[in-house]
Amino acid sequence: MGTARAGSMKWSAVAAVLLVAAVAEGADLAHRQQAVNRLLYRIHSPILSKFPELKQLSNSFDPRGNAGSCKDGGNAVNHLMDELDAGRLLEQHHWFSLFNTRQREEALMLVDVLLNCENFETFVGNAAFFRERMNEGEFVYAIYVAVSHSDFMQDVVLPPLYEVTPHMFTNSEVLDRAYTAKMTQTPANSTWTSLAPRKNHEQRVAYFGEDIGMNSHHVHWHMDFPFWWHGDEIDRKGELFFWAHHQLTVRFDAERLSNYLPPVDELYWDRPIKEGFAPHTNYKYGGEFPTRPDNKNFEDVDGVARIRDMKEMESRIRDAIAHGYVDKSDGSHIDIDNNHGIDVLGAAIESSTSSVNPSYYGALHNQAHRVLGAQADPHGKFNMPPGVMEHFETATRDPSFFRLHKYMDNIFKEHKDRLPPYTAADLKYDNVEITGVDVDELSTFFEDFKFDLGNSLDTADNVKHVEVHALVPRLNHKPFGYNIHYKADHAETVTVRVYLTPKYDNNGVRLDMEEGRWNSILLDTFWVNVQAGEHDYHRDATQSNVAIPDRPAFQELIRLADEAVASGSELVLDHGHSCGHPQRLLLPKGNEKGLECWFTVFVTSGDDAAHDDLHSNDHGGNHGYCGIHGGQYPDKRPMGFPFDRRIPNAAVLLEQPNFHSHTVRVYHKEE
Ligand SMILES: [Cu+2]
Repeated sequence: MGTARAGSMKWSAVAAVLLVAAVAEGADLAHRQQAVNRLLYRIHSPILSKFPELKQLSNSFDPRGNAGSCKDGGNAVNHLMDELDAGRLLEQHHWFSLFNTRQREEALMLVDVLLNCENFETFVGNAAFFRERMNEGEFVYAIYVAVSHSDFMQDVVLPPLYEVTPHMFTNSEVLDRAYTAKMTQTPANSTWTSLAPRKNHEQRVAYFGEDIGMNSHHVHWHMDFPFWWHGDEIDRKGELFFWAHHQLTVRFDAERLSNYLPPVDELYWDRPIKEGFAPHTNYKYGGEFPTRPDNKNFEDVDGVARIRDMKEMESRIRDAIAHGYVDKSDGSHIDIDNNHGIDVLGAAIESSTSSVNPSYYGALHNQAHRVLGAQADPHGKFNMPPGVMEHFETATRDPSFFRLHKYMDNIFKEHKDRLPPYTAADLKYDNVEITGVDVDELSTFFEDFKFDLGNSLDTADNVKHVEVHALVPRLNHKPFGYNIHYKADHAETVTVRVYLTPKYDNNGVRLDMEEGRWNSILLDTFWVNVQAGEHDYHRDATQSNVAIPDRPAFQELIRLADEAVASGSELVLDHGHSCGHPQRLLLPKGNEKGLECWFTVFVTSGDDAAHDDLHSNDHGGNHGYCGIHGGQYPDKRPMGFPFDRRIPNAAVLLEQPNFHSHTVRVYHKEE
């Protein structure tokens, strides 16, 4: 890959999953990949004349005239054209936020157009046409969502968002230096050091909230599972909302632990927001992201929500939990004191279009993001653009993101804690006894990562290209794997879940299983065929179903697609379904003494699998946080099983031969 990763050659070899096979037939993917690359290239400038066909298409394509190639007979495209012709669409060179109702509606009009295209030609024609006429932020969002969900674009690899819209992933100092480089025509690597000063203890964990890979995971997750989704029902979407954010929350607490910080406290509507936040970041268009001072008291946000509305939503949800049922809008009840309850609650709290009663339960999560994002200018007195909390790309940088999610995570826990603990019968699996687990050394380090800032700069046909990159330190870990020794009675497919759970709190007090279980980090979940007798099974961290390698760099995707098109060869992009934490963030940062954790392997019957071929078929990629595109979530058990419910008596788990837990240490080495 073209991107340098100091000190991790082996890792980038693993990440370099792109292959170009010189097969003369079917250059289809190459053309589709090339079109997507070009549509997103230099997104803030008109299509460059070095792409003459695309430029021509943007002028000549007639969206209404091609309505016959739309599955909906052209409804979506005519609707969007009416808005365009009437001059109602958001201008170009303006900020875009998905949480802004009108802006979201416009972006979704384009999503609707693209997802209704019957073929690729209509897709790219419409995309080229609207690229030159719609707001850039709306356009990028629509392309990413449409490619993620379109049936004929599943094999296209979306370029890393941090290289398509770098403003949303870096800070103004880095971009200022990039401009200098362009103006002086001097190639540059702009080093990005976090700007939070050492006086601010949150600085110690800023590397996690600012991590571009983690932020990409967060944005992509919300594109795979949009809260506004009206298409076919997505299996366990509400539970996935809980689970993906729960894991972000516990991961952040683990980072704090190894940096000698207490866990995040939750957010309280009637107490000051303890940590302020200074983003040091500019929109490409629209000025600076607003800054919030420490200890800001919540204020109502004009046109969004009053604080008492927020409290009301919370108390209605807590009521539902206490009652054990939610109220539907027709007055009937849905019981939630069961495995399915978390799915209902997740949808209601977010809220998504799957919420059973949005007018009653509101949209606690989405509104809270907006309310927090607007605290610097709640009445619009200073015409400030949206805050970092109002974009999935930037939200986790603000410490209040984790306070908000801790607050919601505690609501989910309140529900889970009402459910009866698992019994021995729920946990038991007689066929397999785990006789031991050997884990390689677990060790983390920081490395420099380089990414391209070219897309952030204005350009035109007659301006010379200059290479400008950002250089950013990021967390990684040494490659590791583990060996599971087992004794099986008979051959069978089994379900394996692997967790890492911090053993002590930040005061060095040892946590018992009940105190620690909620902080468990899922390292992997997979299916494998065990053989009768005594055997070993080796699993490598890179195989994890919750983590993905780096996306190929934008320049690399461009090069591969262009070469394949030029030579007429087949383009094979084996990036898999790109949803999950970055592989390099699988382990929390360790420390010099070694962060002590429980390493747990839990094997249960293959009957937990929702599909019977999971041991041999990954169904298009990683499913831990993302499920299977268009299918059932692979693990039938609740997400987080068996640590999702109370464990009043740890012996119930420890006595199971199919459960194994031992202490490991995660070290951190400064290079
Ligand atoms: Cu989120």
